[in-house]
Amino acid sequence: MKIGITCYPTYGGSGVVATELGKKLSEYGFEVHFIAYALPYRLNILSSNIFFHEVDVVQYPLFEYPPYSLSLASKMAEVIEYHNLDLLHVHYAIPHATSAFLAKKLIKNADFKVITTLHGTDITLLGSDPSYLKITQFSIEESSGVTAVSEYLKRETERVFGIKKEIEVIPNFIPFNITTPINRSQLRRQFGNDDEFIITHISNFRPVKRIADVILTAEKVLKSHKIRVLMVGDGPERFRAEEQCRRAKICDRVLFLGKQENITDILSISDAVILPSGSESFGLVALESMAYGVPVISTNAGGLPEVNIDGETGFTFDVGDIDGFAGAVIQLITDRELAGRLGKKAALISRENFSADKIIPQYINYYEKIISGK
Ligand code: GMT
Repeated sequence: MKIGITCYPTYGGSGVVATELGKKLSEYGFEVHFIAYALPYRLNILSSNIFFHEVDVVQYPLFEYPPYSLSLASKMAEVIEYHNLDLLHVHYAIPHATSAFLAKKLIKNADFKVITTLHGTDITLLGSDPSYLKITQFSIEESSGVTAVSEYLKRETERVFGIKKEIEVIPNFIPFNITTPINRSQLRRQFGNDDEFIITHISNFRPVKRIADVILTAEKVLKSHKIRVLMVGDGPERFRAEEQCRRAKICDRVLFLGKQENITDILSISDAVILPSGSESFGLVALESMAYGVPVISTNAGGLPEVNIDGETGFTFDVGDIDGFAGAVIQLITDRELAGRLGKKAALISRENFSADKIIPQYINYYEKIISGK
């Protein structure tokens, strides 16, 4: 089978999932063609059946906003035709599902199959905005197949768009091999003494991630316990959060590391991960942490409880429940046996339910189902 994949190539869970999926599909022997405006940052392997096609967005003085969706549609049509693709799998509906619809019209092959995977904010934030609602609804309906990364996202899509089309839930998978750095102890000591608990937050620092709640939690815990907080990522809320730390005089305890490529090393030295998101379709970071046996303290928003199981792999609380988050951190610090038990279960559940070996065949079966039209 020859498969085209379109995704956002820079940072972001949807791009990571799409790229790792493509890499795995190539290992299964499929020919994979990535179509995007830049090389997906995780596409770092050489393989005779992985190809990258860059979308060239032409600038012109008339264009205040260059029409990327059109350039993408043209490139998709070109790759579908000249490489005889069997299927185009787009990740994140906006604008990829719309460009794919246009590409299908351009090649004049009504039978060509397009699969759209919904990732979250394409539905919950952007898709439901009046400026995108109708076109997103239309493009989802016009896709030959639609998948969502959680049961929650499937329900939300049906609710927001009134979509009747069958949506297949295929959850995200652990997007890396689990390895422990050889210098783990040394690495850990750079960030905290042996008796210091390391709590990590990883996100794109957008308002939906509620990073102010991480700082409020740290402030509360620091009143009685010595902890280090690693803030990994960057985005619009970073400056305000740094200000918050300066005001609370906890800058020496909360380190803003910025964007990092090596997430696995960071997870391997973390004692807990905190995700106070106001909305989250899945929470790939929660799964990544669990894979490393790190208990997760998160909200119960959206699809998070489908990944982080309260009392088994970590704890979940209502959005904004700072007392709950801080209490959970203290519980993990003071009851190391509990922390160990949660970590072990987190690792087990992540591997049993979300390993690539379990999830990739679900995509392959779905491709076959859509292509055969059954
Ligand atoms: O808007 C974002 O948070 C980024 C977006 C993305 O494209 O990576 O994240 C969404 O997709 C991830 C991968 O499926 C999910 O793990 C995230 O939960 C989801 N983000 C939200 O729902 C806020």
